[in-house]
Amino acid sequence: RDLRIAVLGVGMMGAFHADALATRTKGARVVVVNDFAAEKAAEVAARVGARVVEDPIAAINAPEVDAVLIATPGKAHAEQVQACLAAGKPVLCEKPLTTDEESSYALVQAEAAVGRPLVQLGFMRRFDAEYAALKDLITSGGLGNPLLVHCTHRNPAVPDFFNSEFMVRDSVVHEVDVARFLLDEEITSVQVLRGVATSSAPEGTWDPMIVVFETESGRIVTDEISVRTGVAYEVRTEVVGETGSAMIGLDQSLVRTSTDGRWGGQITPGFVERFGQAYDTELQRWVAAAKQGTIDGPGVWDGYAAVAVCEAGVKAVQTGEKVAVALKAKP
Ligand code: ISE
Repeated sequence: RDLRIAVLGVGMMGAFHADALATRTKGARVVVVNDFAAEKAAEVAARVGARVVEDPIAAINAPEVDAVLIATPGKAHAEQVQACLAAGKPVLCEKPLTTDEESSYALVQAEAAVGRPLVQLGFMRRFDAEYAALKDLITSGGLGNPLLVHCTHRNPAVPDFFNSEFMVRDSVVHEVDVARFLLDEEITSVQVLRGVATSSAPEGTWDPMIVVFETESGRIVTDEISVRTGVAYEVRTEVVGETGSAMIGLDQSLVRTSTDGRWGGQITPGFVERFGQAYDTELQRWVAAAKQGTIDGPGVWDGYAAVAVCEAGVKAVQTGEKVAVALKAKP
């Protein structure tokens, strides 16, 4: 039988997921749609053949709902994820898990009390074929001991409210998860180098920045975050090991063309194009797991760790200092 899903929040990401679940994902059906904007909810519900439930908690608890996808603003997540745990329903929650460390850790504890993994985080890069191959290469020992990770994360354009703190919470959070995923250890400190800003950045916003992470074993991870390049969506990661190095994201979706005596190609314009396959794989695997009452991917601890590192990152942006990350005990 199909997994019957409630989608909470149908802004850009939620609507994208609702459409993917309704059209491309096997064994899934969107039965309930919720959004604080009634018109938007009605529009998406009509498109995917679901009913609208106006209250998010009622949507989670609706008797016909087996599992929940949360794509509401971060501030709403704590209460909504808690309600999923209380109802014993598997949930796929878009980042961030919550907007502060305390409430994220409360969810870690709440899930531990339930006794089985129910909360999956939407860190879709883990499902990207290139990232998965890079992870396999490291795990199989193909690079020897990994020493360094260099990340590049560039967006073509963002709205003016996207300041340096926002860049950490919304963009760098992906490299936080990538580093933890690839190296299989926690991040222990964050430092942010704030150089010359592009003239397209608003006053007081450092764009680009270089973020430097240290891990438990002392490895170093660097991340260039630039969100106003005016070029395209470019995400690259290089791992330097003792016996070799490997890079992903170089030619993603690049069709090389030769015309008029010149060669060239196109780069993915945004994250939906760059990570389309990753989102599809993520949803398909989550649906299969949720049918068994569990998850298949980054979990509530990964969500908590990412929030904790990003909070340290925000302090690092504001002070220019190296800021330590202290995680609470893992249940
Ligand atoms: C956005 O929220 C994402 O998740 C994208 O992957 C990232 O590239 C972008 O910077 C974020 O704002």
